[in-house]
Amino acid sequence: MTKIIVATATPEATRRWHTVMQAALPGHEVIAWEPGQSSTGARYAIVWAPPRALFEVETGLEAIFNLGAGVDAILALPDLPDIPVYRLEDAGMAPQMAEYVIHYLSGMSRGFDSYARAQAQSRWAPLPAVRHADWPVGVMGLGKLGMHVARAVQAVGYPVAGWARSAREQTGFDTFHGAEQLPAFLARTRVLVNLLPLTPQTRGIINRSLLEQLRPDAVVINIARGGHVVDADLLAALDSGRVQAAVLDVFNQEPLSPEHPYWQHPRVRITPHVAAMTLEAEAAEQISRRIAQLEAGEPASGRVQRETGY
Ligand code: NDP
Ligand code: OXD
Repeated sequence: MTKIIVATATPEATRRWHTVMQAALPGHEVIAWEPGQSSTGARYAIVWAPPRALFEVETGLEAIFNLGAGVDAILALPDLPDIPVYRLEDAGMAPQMAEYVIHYLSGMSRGFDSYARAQAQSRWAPLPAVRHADWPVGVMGLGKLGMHVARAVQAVGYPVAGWARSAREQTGFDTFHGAEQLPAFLARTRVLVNLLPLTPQTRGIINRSLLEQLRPDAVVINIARGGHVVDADLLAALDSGRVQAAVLDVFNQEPLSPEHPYWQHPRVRITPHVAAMTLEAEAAEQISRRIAQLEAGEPASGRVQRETGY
């Protein structure tokens, strides 16, 4: 019976995931991490923001499963052992991302905020018809989440393009890749959706230079990581009107401090890192399937490339 340890940021979350994973892995012994415990001999760890002590104690681990899609935090752990790390791939997050983007995109392009204000004043105030062509969307990152978002936005009728590290073919929309094609991608983009992983190459990518290359009345929707944004540059672009609005789900520091200027900025919409949440059943199914594959000596998908950081 293989031993599997679950360790997250809080004892409550660890207990919850322990219950979920034990139900999904009936043939294995799933153990909840407790501070101060000695080695359990676990072969696999299922983690989200685990305590450092986990890797000091559990020295027999053969693979780590991250309970999220982004791996920037786990890869930054100083004591992370040199063993395979697997991340969630979609696992029900892609439709949530698409819903989030379409909600804010259509809200802005169709003026739904304005109708809410008009209703509060019992005012009948139709706005001019919207041409989707005036709202070209650009998705940075065409992975599991970005590709789904791009296709969903295209299905609603907005012109879409995507930007990734490597070239894409037959996507049904314009794609750009690499640093040399970033300017052309930005020049046709009014609504920038960020779904890049946070790596040394992408940290701070949403900065003054990038914002200046977007089309006028730009909108920034950041649903990837706060570290992608240079906050001072985004605030300056919002203050000047160069960027007409920012929809921010993720921040350089989370929770966002109550004093942060984003909270009260009239051009900013904030959500608390909920654009796509990990779904228990889907995550448990994906992780248990991968454990079964590894136990059978087969490869499992979702393995993170340490050299690229995603
Ligand atoms: P993937 O790893 O599947 O996709 C990453 C994409 O980014 C790929 O298309 C990749 O290009 C591209 N990319 C990576 N580095 C570069 C670079 N230097 N230049 C250009 N393109 C680059 O990730 P997911 O789609 O699964 O997730 C994306 C991110 O979303 C996660 O890393 C996480 O930070 C965030 N996230 C946020 C959540 C939230 O609630 N706010 C929830 C879940 C995830 P290529 O295809 O060529 O390799
Ligand atoms: C994730 C996240 O990466 O929740 O899955 O941000």
